[in-house]
Amino acid sequence: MAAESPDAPDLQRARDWLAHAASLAVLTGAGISAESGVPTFRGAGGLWKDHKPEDLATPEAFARDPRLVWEWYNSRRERLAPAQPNAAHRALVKLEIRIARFTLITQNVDGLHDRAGSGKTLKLHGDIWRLRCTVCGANWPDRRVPLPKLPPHCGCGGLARPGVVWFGEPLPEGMMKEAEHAVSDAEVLLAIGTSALVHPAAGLIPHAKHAGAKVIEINTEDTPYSGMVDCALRGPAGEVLPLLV
Ligand code: BV8
Ligand code: ZN
Repeated sequence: MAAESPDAPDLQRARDWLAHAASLAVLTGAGISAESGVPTFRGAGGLWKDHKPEDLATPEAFARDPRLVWEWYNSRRERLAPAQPNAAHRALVKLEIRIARFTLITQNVDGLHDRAGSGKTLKLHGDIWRLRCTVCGANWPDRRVPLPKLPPHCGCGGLARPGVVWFGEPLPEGMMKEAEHAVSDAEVLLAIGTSALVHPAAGLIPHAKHAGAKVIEINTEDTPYSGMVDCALRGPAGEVLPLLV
């Protein structure tokens, strides 16, 4: 059973590593947005009208029923619209100001790091607030909730899709290379609120370890990599991360 809160010596070790790190990489997952009221992918309540996210977040599901997939994204956007960044998102902005070589890598598509004021963010799985045309490839921001018409279309008349990466789709060109470079260069990797099940993103954790970084995991539960990290802090990111900054 995961502890409710991390013990003091672990917190102190993590605090010291962060205080002396000249370069820091951060990998975040849905868990960092949980305290902003955003349901995680695999946690309780992860279902939507008895559909599993993994079944809807695929090109096949979109080809089969673009309207159903768009109803899911539209309802997620509606739920996200009032969501505010939490203390964990804000603590990362403080670290970015303090540590010269800082790279934020996220699997989240919710845009809460942007709203917290984080600078350049590697959005490995895209952005729910952007649309992409399936015909002409145009890619644009659209924050309207709800969208006036489902499924939305591009100015060229083509069917628009959410600007996210679905299962079975490659990550944005060159982004994993950039993330791996940042992780190899980092003295510390902070892995926050990710179940570390989705690849290639999750592979950044062993990648950091093999490159010699200290790896700190902040999660309410164990993950497949909990055994290899240097410090596993058990507790909600919104409470634990501010204790380190
Ligand atoms: C690709 C965007 C190849 C869409 C998402 C078998 C083995 C290994 C890999 C595979 C396999 N079969 C298939 C694959 C590949 C597949 C994959 O990894 N599948 C998994 C499920 C096995 N990966 C892909 O398909 C990727 N593409 O491989 O392409 C390729 C290459 C070239 C050419 C063609 C193809 C693409 C993956 C991207 C999928 N898109 N999202 C959308 O969001 O709608 S993934 C989705 O899962 C989200 O992005 C989410 O962020 C991500 C990962 O989940 P987490 O963020 O970790 O969230 P989760 O709910 O799982 O966990 C939350 C965690 O937080 C938990 O640990 C919980 O304990 C913790 N927590 C909860 N509350 C808190 C907390 N922690 C702290 N504080 C709290 N308060
Ligand atoms: Zn178009």
